[in-house]
Amino acid sequence: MNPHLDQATPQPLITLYSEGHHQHHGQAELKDGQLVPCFEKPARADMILAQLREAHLGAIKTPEEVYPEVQSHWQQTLAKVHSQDYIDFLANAWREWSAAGHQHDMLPLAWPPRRTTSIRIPDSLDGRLGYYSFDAGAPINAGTWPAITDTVQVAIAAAELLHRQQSHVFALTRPPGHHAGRDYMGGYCYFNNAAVAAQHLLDRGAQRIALLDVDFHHGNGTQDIFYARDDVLFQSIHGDPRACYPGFTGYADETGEGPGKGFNQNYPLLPGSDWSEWSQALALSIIKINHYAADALVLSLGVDTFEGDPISHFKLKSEDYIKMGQRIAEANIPVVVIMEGGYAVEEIGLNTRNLLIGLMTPPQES
Ligand code: SP5
Ligand code: ZN
Repeated sequence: MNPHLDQATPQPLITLYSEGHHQHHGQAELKDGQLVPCFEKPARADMILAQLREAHLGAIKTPEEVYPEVQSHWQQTLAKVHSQDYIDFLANAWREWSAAGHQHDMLPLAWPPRRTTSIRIPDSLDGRLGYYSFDAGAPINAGTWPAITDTVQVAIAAAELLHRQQSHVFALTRPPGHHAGRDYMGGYCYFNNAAVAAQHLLDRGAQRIALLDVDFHHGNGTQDIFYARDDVLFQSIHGDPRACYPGFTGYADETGEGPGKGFNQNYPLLPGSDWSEWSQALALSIIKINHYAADALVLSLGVDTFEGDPISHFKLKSEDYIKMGQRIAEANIPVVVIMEGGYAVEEIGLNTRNLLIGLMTPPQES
């Protein structure tokens, strides 16, 4: 029996947040062949924070406030998800770039093609920048390293709070993470915050973690990280890769490999899908999650499924996020929410707030 379902009163929510994200602000990205201002910008997190405060959704805390040891432990957890050479590359990238006299954002220039006889890690900075990227959508500036290391601590502290019996925690992470793989960045993502949160929960003794990704885009990085593992069940609902970014993965027949066979499910939906289609995929994923009997759920939350999103193609309405939260709450598992995408900046706060309200107040069981 789920004690939450008996109560009309909302369960408490704690939000983890750190100011460091402001230091990461890319200048430009490619859209339809043109350089345009980055859609992924500091105002996104500011708008969400403002809505949480207005709605009095619960305490907002820094990682150090709830988990002082995070400052000495985060690098260990990070190194279980990302390769050390990739972490070192990101740690030093801007210093090397600026030492070469550059002031503009770093953007990759060359990627290894398929079927190359051998792929080596180049010595040159431009070479490494391409080697560790899968697109030109993750610019690096002076504040990127402080921002991504701050936000990974937000994710770890949120997972720690969940481990300490908090039933709902919101990690207001920025930049997002679900496109980042073990040794690559792209799609506005550098470190995979959701994967790191899942890893922390496993390190704290969880046996099985469900990771549900509801961002409009396929969580290719998260899928990649856990593809051969059975301790993280990955579920992703996203725009059909035949039409939508990133497009190389996200098909329904990608179900895991080796020990991970059967522990990866993709639910690609056609552009234009609305709540009626979207909620059917959610219902299927929740059946999988229930069957898996996960100890905790990591929710990769992108609200770029919103009808007004400038780069995405689903048709969810602001009210639909309340229903989304309620349906997820019915799975009756502790949930740590990790923020991913959402680029309709005016509505990003309301949509996120609605999801969290739904999560805390599931409908009465009848
Ligand atoms: C975390 C996240 O949401 N990352 C998304 C990265 C998307 N980057 C490229 C999107 C390209 C969209 N192109 C739209 C073309 C419309 N005709
Ligand atoms: Zn997205």
